[in-house]
Amino acid sequence: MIGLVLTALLACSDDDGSFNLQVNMVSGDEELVLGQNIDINGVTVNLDIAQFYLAGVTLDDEDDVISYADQYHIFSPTDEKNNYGDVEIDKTFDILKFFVGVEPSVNGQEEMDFTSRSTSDPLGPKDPQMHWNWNTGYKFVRLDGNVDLDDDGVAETQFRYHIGTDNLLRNVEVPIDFNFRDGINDVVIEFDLEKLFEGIDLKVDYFTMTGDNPPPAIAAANNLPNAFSKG
Ligand SMILES: [Ca+2]
Repeated sequence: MIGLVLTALLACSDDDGSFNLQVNMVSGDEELVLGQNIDINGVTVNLDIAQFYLAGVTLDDEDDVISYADQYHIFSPTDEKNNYGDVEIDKTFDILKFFVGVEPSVNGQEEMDFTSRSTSDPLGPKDPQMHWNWNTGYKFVRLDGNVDLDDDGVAETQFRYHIGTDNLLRNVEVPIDFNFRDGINDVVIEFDLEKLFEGIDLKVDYFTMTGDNPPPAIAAANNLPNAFSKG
């Protein structure tokens, strides 16, 4: 399936439009800034790491599909914009599709495949780490910091959401209704932590590495499709 949509991309590579995707991480109306307190559904959290794998990007409309399926990027508040290359211009694409995570064929790679990757490869070794080991695979979403459990305004207790494993890859569709033109096109979407943690009590479930505490990791992964919207 991936091979088929790639062909569509190659067929329209002789135009002058370039496509950037920007993901703004927010919590409701607040922009997420690393190292600063942020309110997530009434709980104060202070994150120093907030990043995730986004791949399988596809622009879709009724009669055309452009896919950037081979591109993986790690998005974070310090690396919120990535370029995907050429795009068909003078055309409106209704829907942006992608997934959060790493597809099973890559997530299940052998140790040598992983360690031979360059550190500049989004799927290569990272600091902070975006993988557990070659057996467990990649951390699809990584949020690290502290949470304020006693409501004194100081986040004092270690907060960790490391979401991964094949079963927790989630597909996302964002209506963008974006008209691509000559030059650089910035498609801006939001990733809302209040929606990611909807229905999760962050004063109870504030620590999961997925395998050690699956329920909150599953709950957050299930919220991923609703956590993204047009910026
Ligand atoms: Ca506190």
